[in-house]
Amino acid sequence: TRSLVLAAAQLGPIQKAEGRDVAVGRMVRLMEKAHQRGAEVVVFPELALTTFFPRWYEEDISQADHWYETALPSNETAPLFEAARKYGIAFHLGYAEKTPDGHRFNTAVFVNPKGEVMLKYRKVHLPGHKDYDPIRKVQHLEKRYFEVGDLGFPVVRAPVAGHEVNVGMMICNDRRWPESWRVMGLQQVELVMLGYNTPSLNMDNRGFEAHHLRVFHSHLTIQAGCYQNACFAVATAKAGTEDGHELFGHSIIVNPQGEIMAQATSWGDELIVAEADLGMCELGRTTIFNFAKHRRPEAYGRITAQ
Ligand code: CDT
Repeated sequence: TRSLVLAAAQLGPIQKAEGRDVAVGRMVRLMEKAHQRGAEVVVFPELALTTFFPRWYEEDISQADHWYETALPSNETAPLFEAARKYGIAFHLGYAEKTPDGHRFNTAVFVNPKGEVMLKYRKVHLPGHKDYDPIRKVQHLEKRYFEVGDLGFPVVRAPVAGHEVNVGMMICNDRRWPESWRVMGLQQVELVMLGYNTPSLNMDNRGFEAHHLRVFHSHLTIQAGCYQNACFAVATAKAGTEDGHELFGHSIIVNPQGEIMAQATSWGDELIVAEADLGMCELGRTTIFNFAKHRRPEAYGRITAQ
């Protein structure tokens, strides 16, 4: 069997005043725990190195530069790469990327134990708004701080823990869009890694989205995405209260039947682990979701029309 031990390394809150050293120290401890529990892949959240800074407005974007990484590894992130090497663990890391020519993306990388980047993804579905919104109590300025990702939804066949695995990534809001999943499903993705920072309160709910539906919607989309595309997912939250603003946590690992195999129960740093038999992806893809046999793209034209 092609078996892989997966871990979601949920992070508790990172306060605005806390530096990367604090986050990285906590992440290294989670890697240590992952090693003790036999994990071969560890998935950290979206924007894992800092607080969820798009809630804070900066008039002049250059004043926000300190939230972005210009190189990986850097002095501050090197301990993560060292831990991966020491324990033989591949990891997924979400971070804010500023490129040498000044482009800004909400990015994730999948790194092998040698420290080589096997896959990079830049977030496509950026929620929120670009300008300061005086009506909102909390800002969600992803459209200010990031450009729309320019890499599509790539899937690569990567060597992971002795197996060749089709891996792909999405970031946070992407999980709510069936297109993100299907574009990867069409590339026979077996493992989707995703990180998220999702506020417990939706500032735009207009009285129609009850508080208790927030976690339901997150799980609903991830479980449906896995089932409909016959893949596993590791979905890792940043959780808890950052400077008074609550993120709901509830990280999960899901199998191709859409079942939750493991779920975080705290709002802090927490490692959850599940063993994935990648052979399980075969059932869906050879029967009900055999795309070659049953998909009808000729009826789907509207999906890609502008
Ligand atoms: N980080 C992120 O994408 N969060 C969004 C919240 C959207 S509220 C403007 C999410 O979809 O979870």
